[in-house]
Amino acid sequence: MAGWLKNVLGRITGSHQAVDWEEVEAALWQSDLGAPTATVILESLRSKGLTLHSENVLEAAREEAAKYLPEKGEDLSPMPAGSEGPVVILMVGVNGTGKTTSSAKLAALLKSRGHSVLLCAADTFRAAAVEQLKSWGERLGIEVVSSEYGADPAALCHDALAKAKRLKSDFLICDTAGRLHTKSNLMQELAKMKRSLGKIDPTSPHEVFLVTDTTTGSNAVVQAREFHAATPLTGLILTKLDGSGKGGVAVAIARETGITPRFIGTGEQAEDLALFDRASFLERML
Ligand SMILES: Nc1nc2c(ncn2[C@@H]2O[C@H](COP(=O)(O)OP(=O)(O)OP(=O)(O)O)[C@@H](O)[C@H]2O)c(=O)[nH]1
Ligand SMILES: [Mg+2]
Repeated sequence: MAGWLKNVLGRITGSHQAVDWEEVEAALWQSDLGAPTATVILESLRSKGLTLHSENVLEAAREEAAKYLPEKGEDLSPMPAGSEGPVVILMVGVNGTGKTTSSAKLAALLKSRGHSVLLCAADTFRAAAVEQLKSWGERLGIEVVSSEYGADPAALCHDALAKAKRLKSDFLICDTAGRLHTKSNLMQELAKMKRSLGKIDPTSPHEVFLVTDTTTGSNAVVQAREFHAATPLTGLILTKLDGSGKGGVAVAIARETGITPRFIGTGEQAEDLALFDRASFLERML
């Protein structure tokens, strides 16, 4: 048996034992769902109390959480024939969540499907960040558009999109600097990047992914709200699901903001990225 709740249930003897609600509550807390979402799920389970037994409460808890999540993450696809590309993806999030690594992973995935991809090192805030993306680019054989340290990231995104159009790239992935959602000047910088891309293609960016570290706490709901306000998000990339995090934060974000997972990151290598899959995600979460 894997998962905390399963372990708890495993300790309860007899197949028709009544549910130990304290233990269920503790399991929901351990899943990183955060208080509001854990409470909603718990209340819903309690309302079914008469029909629940220790052996089906786990399934019932998963079913409650599943209501907020898509069965599969929506995949990326190139522009339909007749529309001009590239599909522009903006990667945003707080510091250290895995934006640069996920940018490289996505680029690798798209390249493996035969698409042409351009990467843009729009984290000009940290000198090492440009080098980090360039080194991924070299390993993957994908061109990286960059500028000098301290350059305006909005201008760089603009130039990268112009270049991607010239090259007729299918995708442009812009890696941005980590920023705290509480710093309004940095959040405005994101909105400026969006406007500056929009000057070339008013429909861009087509995707804005909030890269969310599943090993950090439920503060991610507040982050999601603030990032969504600055540049409307089109999905989540849940990183470090190979670590200790249970990922419940994704359920909380989905329930409270409607923004749902698209991809998951399960390691530090280029191939450690997969489309979100609800069943396996929930199996791991609870
Ligand atoms: N185990 C694991 N590590 C990851 C994953 N994604 C990223 N990392 C690691 O997390 C660390 C931070 O990743 P970055 O991609 O540099 O994060 P970032 O969001 O670009 O960081 P800043 O640009 O500083 O905000 C690196 O050591 C990555 O190798 C993942 O899915 N699993
Ligand atoms: Mg980075």
